[in-house]
Amino acid sequence: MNAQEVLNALGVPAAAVTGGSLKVRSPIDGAPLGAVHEATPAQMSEAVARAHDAFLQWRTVPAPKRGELVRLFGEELRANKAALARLVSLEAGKVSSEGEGEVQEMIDICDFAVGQSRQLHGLTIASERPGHRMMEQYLPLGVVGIISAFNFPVAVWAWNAALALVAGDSCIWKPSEKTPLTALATQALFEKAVAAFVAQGGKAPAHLSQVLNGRAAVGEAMVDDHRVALVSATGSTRMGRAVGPRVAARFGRCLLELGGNNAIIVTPSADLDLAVRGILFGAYGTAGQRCTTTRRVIAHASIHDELVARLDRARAQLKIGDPTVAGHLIGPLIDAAAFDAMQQALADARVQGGEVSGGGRALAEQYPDAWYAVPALVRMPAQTEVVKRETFAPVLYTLKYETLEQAIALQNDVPQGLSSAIFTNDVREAEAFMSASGSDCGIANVNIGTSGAEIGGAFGGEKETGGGRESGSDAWKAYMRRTTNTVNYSRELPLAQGVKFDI
Ligand code: UN1
Repeated sequence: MNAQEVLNALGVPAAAVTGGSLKVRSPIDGAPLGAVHEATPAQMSEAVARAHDAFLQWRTVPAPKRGELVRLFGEELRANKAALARLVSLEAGKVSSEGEGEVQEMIDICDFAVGQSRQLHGLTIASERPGHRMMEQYLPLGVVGIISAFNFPVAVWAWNAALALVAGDSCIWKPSEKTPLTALATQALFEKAVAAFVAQGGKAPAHLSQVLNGRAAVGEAMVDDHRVALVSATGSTRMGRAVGPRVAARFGRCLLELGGNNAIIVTPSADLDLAVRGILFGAYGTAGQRCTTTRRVIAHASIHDELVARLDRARAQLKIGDPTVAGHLIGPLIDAAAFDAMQQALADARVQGGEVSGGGRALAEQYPDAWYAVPALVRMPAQTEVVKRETFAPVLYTLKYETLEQAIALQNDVPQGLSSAIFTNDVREAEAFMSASGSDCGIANVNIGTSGAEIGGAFGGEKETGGGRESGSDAWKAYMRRTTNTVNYSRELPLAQGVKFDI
């Protein structure tokens, strides 16, 4: 099926993807996929007003009923998994199994959110005063603005939207300008779920979730609007630096999921077969375009050369090509700018003493308007400037260490703090890596790579990664406001801390 057929099958009207000013091209071959209409900042403001009205109604619907809507949305995703996954591949260039994995991640978070809708628990707390009771409640927060990136064009929105909807919030989505079609398709499936919910007697206000396509100005209008209670933004650290202070200036809430520069430490006791497989997927899966991509290997001197030689051999065998064709593991980069950034990083690495394998353009004759890259492996003499910056491409830097303390110090000595991993069969090393003096990242894994997290855990990281946590565990709390309630059921009015104020 071509993009038009897939869009039809998913319920996106042709008028929504033709005649607009936002031109969409497939990174697979550069072919035009559509021309989407861009919203204006004024339209964003109107959308926020509608979302706020929707919130005022939705917050009164019991949470388990809100969960029922998300359950129905998960059913739509199940029924349309193949079509939506194909659109992800066509628009974002992901290989088919990763496109399917992305939709599966949406289904998983829907299931999680449905369960959570019956568990939006607060605490009861012992009061120091007689005849008093304390408790806390989690209540709906408001309008949630979601800014998503091209590399997970639909799953990361779903992490946010599924939890926000069960929390009693309404959502506005500003997708990446590189992937508006998957957003429109997801919205169409959501509308189907709303219709099914209403058909079975559910009360869902209009405009519970809206998608507004456009460039930075549309996102900025959302970020600056005081009626948007939470802005959840996924993307580059540069974008986060622009969004964070603007939301803070109006005392809004922000959830930032920004850049990563993720390392895998490989120790002398590691199972090298496992390590090679984990590193290959981490570094080169999704053509190196995940925020969790493995960008650094820090290997013990005793095994470094063997490990790196094996990685380099395996790297050279990875099949590059049309991501919708079975057997291809490396699809295209998203655009020419991504390829240029990769080439710049490799040039800088050479100047900084790196020895580069691979890294050039692939399939240029077959696809003159697309940007396939040969995955690169760069043996670095030290953790220089280029290694510390995030290049969103399949570039893996390798470094040597002598002591675990050194390895952990190298792992932590970058501005980003998203994901990390150690391959070891030594329990002391594994525990040290996960301890307070170990990895400083939000994710620290043992004997698996840095990417491909399940939705059940909280996802996010420290330092320039932005500090937000999305997806599983108690990340739902970010989408609600907590109230503390003290109730006096006595006939006295004792003040806390023994304070007296009697006339
Ligand atoms: C991202 O790249 O922004 O852990 C998210 C992973 C995926 C999510 C990545 N589940 O790699």
